[in-house]
Amino acid sequence: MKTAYVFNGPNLNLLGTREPAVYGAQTLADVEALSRAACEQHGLALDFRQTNHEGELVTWIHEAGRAQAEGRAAGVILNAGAYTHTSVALHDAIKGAGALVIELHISNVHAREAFRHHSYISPAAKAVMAGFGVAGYPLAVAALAGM
Ligand code: CA2
Repeated sequence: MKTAYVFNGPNLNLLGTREPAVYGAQTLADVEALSRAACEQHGLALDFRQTNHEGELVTWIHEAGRAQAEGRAAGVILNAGAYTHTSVALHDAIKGAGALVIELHISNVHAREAFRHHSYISPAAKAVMAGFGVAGYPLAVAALAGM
Protein backbone atom coordinates (compact mmCIF):
# COMPACT_ATOMS: atom_id res chain seq x y z
CA MET A 1 0.00 0.00 0.00
CA LYS A 2 1.38 3.41 -0.97
CA THR A 3 1.41 6.36 1.39
CA ALA A 4 -0.19 9.76 0.80
CA TYR A 5 1.75 12.40 2.69
CA VAL A 6 -0.22 15.44 3.83
CA PHE A 7 2.06 18.21 5.07
CA ASN A 8 0.67 21.36 6.69
CA GLY A 9 2.71 24.47 7.36
CA PRO A 10 2.65 27.38 9.80
CA ASN A 11 -0.42 28.34 11.80
CA LEU A 12 -2.58 25.56 10.37
CA ASN A 13 -2.65 24.11 13.89
CA LEU A 14 -4.97 27.09 14.64
CA LEU A 15 -7.67 25.88 12.25
CA GLY A 16 -11.12 25.98 13.82
CA THR A 17 -10.08 28.41 16.56
CA ARG A 18 -10.09 31.73 14.62
CA GLU A 19 -10.99 33.22 11.24
CA PRO A 20 -13.88 30.78 10.55
CA ALA A 21 -15.10 33.07 7.74
CA VAL A 22 -11.87 32.37 5.83
CA TYR A 23 -10.88 28.85 6.90
CA GLY A 24 -14.12 27.32 8.23
CA ALA A 25 -14.90 25.90 11.65
CA GLN A 26 -13.21 22.52 11.35
CA THR A 27 -10.00 21.78 13.24
CA LEU A 28 -6.81 20.23 11.90
CA ALA A 29 -7.85 16.98 13.62
CA ASP A 30 -11.06 17.11 11.57
CA VAL A 31 -8.98 17.65 8.40
CA GLU A 32 -6.88 14.62 9.31
CA ALA A 33 -10.04 12.52 9.76
CA LEU A 34 -11.36 13.67 6.35
CA SER A 35 -8.01 12.80 4.76
CA ARG A 36 -7.88 9.41 6.47
CA ALA A 37 -11.38 8.46 5.29
CA ALA A 38 -10.45 9.43 1.72
CA CYS A 39 -7.23 7.40 1.92
CA GLU A 40 -9.12 4.34 3.18
CA GLN A 41 -11.56 4.72 0.30
CA HIS A 42 -8.72 4.88 -2.23
CA GLY A 43 -6.44 2.20 -0.77
CA LEU A 44 -3.74 4.56 0.48
CA ALA A 45 -2.01 4.84 3.84
CA LEU A 46 -1.93 8.34 5.36
CA ASP A 47 0.98 10.22 6.90
CA PHE A 48 -0.46 13.53 8.14
CA ARG A 49 1.76 16.20 9.72
CA GLN A 50 1.88 19.89 10.68
CA THR A 51 4.83 22.10 11.54
CA ASN A 52 5.48 25.79 12.09
CA HIS A 53 9.10 25.41 10.88
CA GLU A 54 10.19 25.89 7.26
CA GLY A 55 13.23 23.60 7.51
CA GLU A 56 11.11 20.79 8.88
CA LEU A 57 8.89 20.99 5.78
CA VAL A 58 12.06 20.83 3.63
CA THR A 59 13.22 17.69 5.46
CA TRP A 60 9.79 16.07 5.17
CA ILE A 61 9.67 16.74 1.40
CA HIS A 62 13.08 15.06 1.04
CA GLU A 63 11.74 12.07 3.02
CA ALA A 64 8.64 11.84 0.81
CA GLY A 65 10.78 12.10 -2.33
CA ARG A 66 12.89 9.14 -1.17
CA ALA A 67 9.75 7.12 -0.39
CA GLN A 68 8.38 7.96 -3.82
CA ALA A 69 11.61 6.91 -5.56
CA GLU A 70 11.37 3.58 -3.73
CA GLY A 71 7.74 3.12 -4.85
CA ARG A 72 6.34 3.54 -1.33
CA ALA A 73 4.63 6.92 -1.76
CA ALA A 74 1.77 8.19 -3.91
CA GLY A 75 2.89 11.77 -3.40
CA VAL A 76 2.50 14.81 -1.21
CA ILE A 77 -0.44 17.11 -0.57
CA LEU A 78 1.24 20.29 0.63
CA ASN A 79 -0.46 23.22 2.32
CA ALA A 80 2.65 25.24 3.03
CA GLY A 81 0.63 28.10 4.55
CA ALA A 82 2.36 31.47 4.32
CA TYR A 83 5.67 29.81 3.28
CA THR A 84 3.91 29.32 -0.08
CA HIS A 85 4.44 33.02 -0.74
CA THR A 86 8.01 33.33 0.59
CA SER A 87 9.97 30.10 0.40
CA VAL A 88 12.55 29.49 -2.32
CA ALA A 89 13.76 26.66 -0.03
CA LEU A 90 10.48 24.78 -0.45
CA HIS A 91 10.56 25.32 -4.22
CA ASP A 92 14.10 23.89 -4.33
CA ALA A 93 13.18 20.99 -2.02
CA ILE A 94 10.29 19.86 -4.24
CA LYS A 95 12.46 20.05 -7.37
CA GLY A 96 15.48 18.48 -5.68
CA ALA A 97 13.53 15.61 -4.12
CA GLY A 98 11.60 14.93 -7.31
CA ALA A 99 8.48 14.66 -5.19
CA LEU A 100 5.03 14.68 -6.77
CA VAL A 101 3.33 17.54 -4.96
CA ILE A 102 -0.23 18.80 -5.06
CA GLU A 103 -0.22 22.37 -3.71
CA LEU A 104 -3.36 22.93 -1.68
CA HIS A 105 -4.97 25.96 -0.07
CA ILE A 106 -8.16 26.00 1.94
CA SER A 107 -9.02 29.54 0.87
CA ASN A 108 -9.03 30.98 -2.65
CA VAL A 109 -5.70 32.79 -2.33
CA HIS A 110 -6.32 34.62 -5.63
CA ALA A 111 -9.41 36.32 -4.20
CA ARG A 112 -7.43 37.61 -1.20
CA GLU A 113 -4.56 40.06 -0.64
CA ALA A 114 -2.10 40.57 -3.50
CA PHE A 115 0.77 39.12 -1.44
CA ARG A 116 -1.03 35.74 -1.49
CA HIS A 117 -1.26 35.68 -5.30
CA HIS A 118 2.32 34.57 -5.88
CA SER A 119 3.41 31.04 -5.03
CA TYR A 120 6.97 29.66 -5.01
CA ILE A 121 5.40 26.18 -4.80
CA SER A 122 3.25 26.30 -7.96
CA PRO A 123 6.07 26.11 -10.57
CA ALA A 124 7.42 22.97 -8.84
CA ALA A 125 4.02 21.37 -8.18
CA LYS A 126 2.16 18.83 -10.30
CA ALA A 127 -1.17 20.51 -9.56
CA VAL A 128 -2.65 23.36 -7.56
CA MET A 129 -5.94 23.47 -5.63
CA ALA A 130 -7.43 26.44 -3.80
CA GLY A 131 -10.77 27.58 -2.46
CA PHE A 132 -12.56 24.29 -1.74
CA GLY A 133 -12.34 24.78 2.02
CA VAL A 134 -11.15 21.75 3.97
CA ALA A 135 -13.06 19.58 1.48
CA GLY A 136 -10.03 20.16 -0.76
CA TYR A 137 -8.05 17.64 1.27
CA PRO A 138 -10.14 14.55 0.41
CA LEU A 139 -10.43 15.83 -3.17
CA ALA A 140 -6.64 16.03 -3.35
CA VAL A 141 -6.33 12.48 -1.94
CA ALA A 142 -8.67 11.24 -4.69
CA ALA A 143 -6.61 13.08 -7.28
CA LEU A 144 -3.36 11.64 -5.92
CA ALA A 145 -4.82 8.12 -6.01
CA GLY A 146 -5.61 8.61 -9.70
CA MET A 147 -2.17 9.93 -10.69
O1 CA2 B 1 -5.74 29.02 2.39
C1 CA2 B 1 -4.80 28.37 2.84
O2 CA2 B 1 -4.84 27.17 3.07
C2 CA2 B 1 -3.49 29.11 3.19
O3 CA2 B 1 -2.41 28.27 2.83
C3 CA2 B 1 -3.53 29.32 4.69
C4 CA2 B 1 -2.36 30.16 5.21
C5 CA2 B 1 -2.21 31.44 4.40
O4 CA2 B 1 -1.04 32.13 4.81
C6 CA2 B 1 -2.12 31.17 2.91
O5 CA2 B 1 -2.03 32.40 2.22
C7 CA2 B 1 -3.35 30.42 2.45
C8 CA2 B 1 -2.58 30.56 6.66
C9 CA2 B 1 -2.91 29.44 7.60
C10 CA2 B 1 -3.32 30.03 8.92
O6 CA2 B 1 -4.49 29.40 9.36
C11 CA2 B 1 -5.18 29.95 10.38
C12 CA2 B 1 -6.32 29.30 10.76
C13 CA2 B 1 -7.07 29.80 11.78
C14 CA2 B 1 -6.69 30.95 12.45
C15 CA2 B 1 -5.54 31.61 12.07
C16 CA2 B 1 -4.78 31.09 11.03
